[in-house]
Amino acid sequence: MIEAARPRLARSLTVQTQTGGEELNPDRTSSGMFFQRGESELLARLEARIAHLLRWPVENGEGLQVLHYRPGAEYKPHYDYFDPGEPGTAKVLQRGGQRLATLVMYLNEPQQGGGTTFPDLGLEVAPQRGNAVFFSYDRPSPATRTLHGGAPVVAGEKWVATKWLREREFK
Ligand code: PD2
Ligand code: ZN
Repeated sequence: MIEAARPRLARSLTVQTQTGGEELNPDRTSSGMFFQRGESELLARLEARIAHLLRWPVENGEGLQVLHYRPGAEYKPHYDYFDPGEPGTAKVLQRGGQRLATLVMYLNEPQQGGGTTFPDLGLEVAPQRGNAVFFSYDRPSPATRTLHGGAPVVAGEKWVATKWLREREFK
């Protein structure tokens, strides 16, 4: 998956909630790319396995996102749901509704740093190849306590794949 993603990486963008467009964000210094759902046999197999494990329809999943962090790169704490109070959110929700859950899968192990942090919980998940962290949020609210971030990579590099799960079919 890393080798399939590598030639397609670009500096990560985040949804600009004011407009529904995308923008460069200094809080997010990774590079990333999205696969289309079912784009290769490997991805289709992985997606079927994720759907089975999480009991979530494969059609409700976004295409997998791969992120690459070099030393110093990080993803500051954020929520993965779309803020209902922001004007751009209506447009983003047209494609499958809200995000309801996140699966971050670790594709390698950085030498130092790069944990996934949950500041409200005092929890940091260590990036270990073959492991993943799953969390869900039943409403787009900080009350879900799903604030999370990617701590700076100190040494080595970090590769993850993220699957976001939506309310409805993501087309
Ligand atoms: O790479 C991570 O640990 C991370 C942290 C926070 C990934 C995401 N969020 C994400 O892909 O949303
Ligand atoms: Zn996130």
